[in-house]
Order: sequence, then C-alpha cells, then structure tokens
Amino acid sequence: MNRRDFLMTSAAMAALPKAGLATGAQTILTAEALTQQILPEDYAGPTRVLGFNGGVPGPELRVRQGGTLNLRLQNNLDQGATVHWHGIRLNNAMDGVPMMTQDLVPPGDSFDYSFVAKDAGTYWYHSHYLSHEQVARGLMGPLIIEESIPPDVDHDLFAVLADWRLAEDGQLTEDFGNRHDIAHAGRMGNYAKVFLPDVTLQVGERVRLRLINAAVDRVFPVILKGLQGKIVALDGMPIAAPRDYDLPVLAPAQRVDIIADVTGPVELEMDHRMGAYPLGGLPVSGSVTPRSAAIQALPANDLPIPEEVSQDLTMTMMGGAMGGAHGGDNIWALNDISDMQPEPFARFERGETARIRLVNGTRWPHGIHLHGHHFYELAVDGSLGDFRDTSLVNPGQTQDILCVFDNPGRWMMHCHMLSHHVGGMTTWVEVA
Ligand SMILES: [Cu+2]
Repeated sequence: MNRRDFLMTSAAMAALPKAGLATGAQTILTAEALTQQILPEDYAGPTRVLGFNGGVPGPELRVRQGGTLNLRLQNNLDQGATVHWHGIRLNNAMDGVPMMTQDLVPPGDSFDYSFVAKDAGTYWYHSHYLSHEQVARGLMGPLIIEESIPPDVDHDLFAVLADWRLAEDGQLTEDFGNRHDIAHAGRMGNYAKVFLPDVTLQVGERVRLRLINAAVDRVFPVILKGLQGKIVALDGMPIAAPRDYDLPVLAPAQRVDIIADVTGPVELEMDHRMGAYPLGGLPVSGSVTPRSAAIQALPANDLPIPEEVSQDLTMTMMGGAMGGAHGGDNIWALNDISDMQPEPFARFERGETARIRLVNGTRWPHGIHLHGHHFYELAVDGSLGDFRDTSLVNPGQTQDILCVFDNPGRWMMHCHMLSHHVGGMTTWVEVA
C-alpha cells in the first residue's frame, strides 16, 4: 500500500461510526490471551497479555449521552471473567461484580450487558474478577460518553496510563498477589507507558485529552508537555469552572479530562523521585491558527442534590506494612473487617444523603472507589468539592465524602489499589 492509498484508507476509516456509537447495536467484547508489543522493539519482543478484541487497551467504546450500550462479554480466557463499567451510574445487575451482581462468566461462555449512558464523560471498563491480576495483564479499555453537543476541539483522545512488571524477556512476572506487594504500595511495575490513539497533531490545534489511570496500583503524577490548557472534568464529571493544572495526579481508576491547545510535540511524563519518566506522546506536523475562544466548562450532568445528612459514618483504613494490628483476618481492613462479609458496611434508604469520613490510618495511600454512585469530596469547612467516584487519601489523612445513595442495589466500596482490594480492603453498601 503506498502512502496515498494509506491516507485514503485512513480518511474512509475516519468516516465510519466508532464502536458502540450506533445506540442499540450490540458490540462484542472478546476477552482473550494474545501477544502485543509493550516494550520498545529493540528491548524485547511481544509480551503475552490478556486483552479485549485483540488488543490492550481494549477497543474505545463510545456512545452519545442518553444512548444505550449493549455489550456482550465473550469469555475466551481459560478462567472466569466479568466486566465492570467503572464510574457509570447504572443498574446494579449490570455492574459486573462476580458473586454479587452476577455469576462469574465461565470460559467459553458469554454475558450480555445493557445500560443507559446517563452521564457524559470519561469512563473505563475492566475485569472485576481476580482484578489485581487480570487488569495487570491488560483486561481494560476506555469508555467514552459523548456530550450531546461536544466541546469544540480538533481531536478527542484517550490517554490510558498503564504500569507493567516485566522480566528481561519482556514477559509479565508471575508473582501476582504476593504478600509483600499487597502489604506495601501494591504491584508496582518497572515499565510504565501511556496508550494513545495514533494521530499527528498540528501546533495550534485544540485537543481534549482523557487521562485514565488503568494501572492496578500506581498513582501517576503526570507532566504534560506541548499542551496549554485546563482541567475540565474529574472521574468523568465536568467541573463547574475549568481549572489550571500543574501536575495532575491520578490514583488508580481516576480520570482527568483536559482541554488544551497544542504548543509543540506532546509528551507525557510521570513525575518520579528518580526524575521525569517518559510515558509516550504525540507528534506534531505543521500548524494552524489557534482558537481565540477561552476553554469553556462542559455541560453539567444531571446530579443528585444532597439533602440533610441522615447517616454520619467513619471508614477507617487499617493494616499493611508498618500499619499495626487490626481485627480483620487479611492484610488490610476497613473498620477492623477484612474482605467481603455477609453484612454490608452500611444500609441506606433510596435517596438518603450520608457523610462518610475516610480515615487513612495506614502508612500507604489508598484510592477508595464506590460503585454505582459518585460522591462529593468535602473541603475542610464542609463545602462541596469535586464529584468523584474514587478518592485518593494519603497516609495519615482524612477525607470526608458526601453521597446521595440514590441507586438501589448492592454496591462494592473498596480500595482501587487492586492489590489492597485483594488484600482485604473491600466492603459493600446496600441501597434499598
Ligand atoms: Cu489501598
């Protein structure tokens, strides 16, 4: 294929609807073992990974706000699987938590998911079975819900951050779930990268960059070069006023949307005590006249309005290395209880507003994720802060959150450092 043919093919491809855009049509997500070049080719050959539809990350799923996503998980792995649609306020039965909202999908079998894309924004999907291992092997992908009138940008790009622990031969080390990792910061990789769409930018173009931290345990402080712009959304949800950034920090599972003008080659780096670590980037070629219009706030989603607090709860994170004793029977605990138990952390009537004080009594950071809902992070003075689905709480810190429990069902609440999740920092809530 010569260059001209290639360009024409690309143009024709660009005109096709993206996966999932045709609301109602079913998209099949096949989970399977495959090989993919993860390390630079001059370092090692392809890595054996798990992916969806032949790649890591899985396909970019896109739907217009208000549309319905119909997705069939076809499990071609040699072990069970389910898919969790992270950050989506959906029907409980579609939440993808095995033994809780559905049966585990056995090898060779399939499961149909269907849910309405209520909130515009940046979400993602990932395995929720043996997630500390299956996500680390690659079972994740971006899920994007488009505003009915999308913002004025030239490119709308996912940027999936991932972290890999690889041996010299380029293969994942098989030490998943070892107690040392679990008791410390988790399974930290020795190689990190960002997966970006294959596009060339022009200086002066305006882009929307949807950062998604799909790493199992690593917190990413991200240095963005070649872009000048603002944060417009956190964990999918628009913020009221676009915000300047210096070094966006993403706990595992968190998202940050940035709208920015291209000022040069785009480079993403991780800020690290050893120095800036290159994650990847996008090339530029040529330039256009930049927009003069300021970056606008995204249209708000339809959010629940908090009412008077009817339950005031405390969730204390306990355990881990140097963390002292606790009453649970695993490495980590929440309020002296490890792992899923028959009784939930709390029960709520539908629509109840509750405040939960997240207390990190450990020596390690944790990112607490609530399924099926977003919640407000509260400022010290009690005022409403960002509306998120995952809250990063550093060692010794306390973060109050306020949640309107308006989505009936049984919902997990757990640390999204997935090594801590498997190590016991997991509970659930019930909304009647
Ligand atoms: Cu944790």
